[in-house]
Amino acid sequence: MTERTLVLIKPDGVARRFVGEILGRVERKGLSITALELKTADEAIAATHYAEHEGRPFYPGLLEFITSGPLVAAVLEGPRAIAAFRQLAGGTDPVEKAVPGSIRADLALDGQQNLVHGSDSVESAEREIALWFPHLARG
Ligand code: RTP
Ligand code: MG
Repeated sequence: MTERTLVLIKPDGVARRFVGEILGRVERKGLSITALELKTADEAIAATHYAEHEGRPFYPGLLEFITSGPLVAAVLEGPRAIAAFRQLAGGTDPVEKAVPGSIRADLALDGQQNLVHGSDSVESAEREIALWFPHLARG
């Protein structure tokens, strides 16, 4: 069944000029890019995007990081797109969790500046797509 997922190439990924590298991996995997935009997140969109982490010790630093410069927001589509992109990304910690061959394991070291975000469920994906691309919201 085809699925949609919301992906961010975080500000570290844009600053390190990995947009092409990361989108290349997405395309080689076979996922379709159905929306793509370079933008700088303001506090409001960042806080809503990461609302589930409010109250955690890393939350203020996470908002500061995500709003620190331009990022790329994208909607990807394909069979099992949510899990497929999470597999491409690798686990949250690029050293302890991400497996070699994944974006985070291959290209990142830091547990916060880990290059990409991908929705973790159908519900998150629909919420995040509505947030970043309101014209693509469903239901
Ligand atoms: P994401 O939401 O960005 O796709 O990453 P994720 O699902 O792999 O990880 P999640 O637990 O949702 O955490 C969101 C982002 O917060 C930063 N983080 N820092 N202990 C820490 O310092 C810490 N833990 C998480 C990372 O940027 C992580 O991707
Ligand atoms: Mg997450």
